[in-house]
Amino acid sequence: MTRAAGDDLFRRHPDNPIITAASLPYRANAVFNAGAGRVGDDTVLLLRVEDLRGISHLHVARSADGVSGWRFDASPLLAPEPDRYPEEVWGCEDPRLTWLPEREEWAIAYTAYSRRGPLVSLALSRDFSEVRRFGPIMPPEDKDAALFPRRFDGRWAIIHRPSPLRGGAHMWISFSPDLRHWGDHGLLLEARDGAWWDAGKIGIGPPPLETRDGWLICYHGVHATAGGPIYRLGLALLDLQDPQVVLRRTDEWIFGPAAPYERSGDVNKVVFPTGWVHDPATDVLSLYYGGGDSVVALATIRLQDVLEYLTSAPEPRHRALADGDAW
Ligand code: BMA
Repeated sequence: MTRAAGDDLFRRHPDNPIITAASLPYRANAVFNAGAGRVGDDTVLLLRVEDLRGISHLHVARSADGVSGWRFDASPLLAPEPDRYPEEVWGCEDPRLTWLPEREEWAIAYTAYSRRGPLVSLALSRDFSEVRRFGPIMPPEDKDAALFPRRFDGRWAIIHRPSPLRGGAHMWISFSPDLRHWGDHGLLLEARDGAWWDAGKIGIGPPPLETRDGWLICYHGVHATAGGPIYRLGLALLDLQDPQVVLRRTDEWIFGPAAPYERSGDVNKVVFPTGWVHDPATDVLSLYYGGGDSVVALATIRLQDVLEYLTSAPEPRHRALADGDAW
């Protein structure tokens, strides 16, 4: 054991939860699982807001310090329009924001909740004052998707989480020449088995973050118990040139539900990050996460400390499986 509890790496902000349903300019049931990015002088959060029917939409909030003074748009950026986009009939959920320098725009990978189950949809935006839907890119059931910011050998890459009828739900990586047509699917990170904290079901949190040591990945793992699931977080590092290569993966979870707003909510014992922002000037990494599927919370750490911790983690050094072993 290298750490006492494994979940003391990130520090919870004393003002948590930083956004609740009461902060919004209209009535809603819950606000959680926000995408995050830095736009101009502001941190932008694309909030998942669950309305009083139980259907979610995505709403923009901006703040200069990323903690307080949130300014909410008057209306949602992306609300389900089932007449035009039937795949969104039961909502738009859990956005992950990736700035694509080549296209000079943000990609929003979100879960569209269709009659056939959740699927991965893409939308594009220059600065979150407008949005253009790109449409579904993975059939149901598939969710927890985040794009890499740049191409590898001419192809975009995305991490996503299909839910097969048999076996665990694992993280896959797929490639595309044009963001539309995806293939060369490889099994990237497997959910573990048995009593592990990340047994059975895992999924990416915020989009991969490029660091000097590799692509930093934060993922959630689900532990099924008689008292319901527990959502906790782990870290992994992927090779910079070839993101199919897993360099490191933590054994222990590094963050789990401990605070009251994480232990109890609409869904108890959930921490679910979907966004992070790294400030190169201070090296602070701000992780935005949903607490108990009810509120938005913030935890911080120095990126240097994450990388030091990860480089002491086990070295699986395996490549995504795209052959017989993956299937
Ligand atoms: C996942 C997603 C998330 C949610 C989490 C915990 O499957 O649906 O939106 O936060 O479960 O309930």
